[in-house]
Amino acid sequence: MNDSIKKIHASIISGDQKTVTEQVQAALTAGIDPSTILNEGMIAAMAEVGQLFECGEYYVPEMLIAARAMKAGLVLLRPKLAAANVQAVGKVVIGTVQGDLHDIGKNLVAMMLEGAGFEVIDLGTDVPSSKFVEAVKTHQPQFIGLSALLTTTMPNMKTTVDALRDAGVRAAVKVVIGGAPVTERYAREIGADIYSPDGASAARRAKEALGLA
Ligand code: B1M
Repeated sequence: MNDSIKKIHASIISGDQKTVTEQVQAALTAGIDPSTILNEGMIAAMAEVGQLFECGEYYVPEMLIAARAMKAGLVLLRPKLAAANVQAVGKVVIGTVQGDLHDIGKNLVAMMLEGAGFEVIDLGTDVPSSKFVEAVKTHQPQFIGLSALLTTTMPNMKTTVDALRDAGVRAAVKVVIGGAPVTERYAREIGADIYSPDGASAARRAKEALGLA
């Protein structure tokens, strides 16, 4: 890990939003690859924040402050990760399922999808299944993306798949699911079409499903 990545990593863990912004800008100016900044500096730091929470060293406020610092860095990375002026190859409605407020991963996936040329309609966090159904009817996307970070909210992915089926729109969309506790096996169990462990693979698999990759 080079020095600027180390500083970004440390500043996210300590929740120092101002330093993260400065360091991400400096790293971009120095020509460091945005995906290296993201993966080695920022995502790795959030994983460590999770471990600190798990072992009782961090509490919710520290997690929140680290998340804010990460979001500040993402503001600068966003234009680099999502190429501008790309003709939309398809449409995705995305959201974090009901009961779940985690949105950093979902936002990253949305950015990677935008970068791959998809139009993304982001419903935000804590999205009830009825809102996903309504969005499918309104926007007629090819894909619906569901994110969950909590084992307690994962069942709401199934609730959403079931609601799409009950509303008669299940066949019209492919359901893509992901999030730290989600697995390929769970995707199969609940009848989702695509499991994806990260934003890059979500974009690649969505393009593959359209026969574009
Ligand atoms: Co929370 N939290 N949190 N949290 N939080 C976790 C998830 C946890 C694992 C921490 C831990 O114990 N180690 C744990 C869940 C345990 C479990 O369910 N088994 C946990 C808990 C318990 C909680 C609370 C219940 C704590 C409490 O109140 N006692 C509470 C729940 C609130 C709620 O949602 N109702 C809570 C609250 C919060 C904050 C609000 C403080 C904050 C979120 C801020 C925000 O997002 N705006 C927060 C944070 C920051 C975390 C950790 C530390 C970091 C999450 C993150 O942003 N990671 C997290 C620990 C961890 O994950 N290691 C933790 C970085 C992000 C880039 O990764 O989100 O995994 P991730 O996204 C990845 C992939 O998962 C994937 O691609 C992304 C990019 O690579 N992906 C998809 C995600 N969605 C996808 C969708 C796709 C495809 C791929 O297709 C559509």
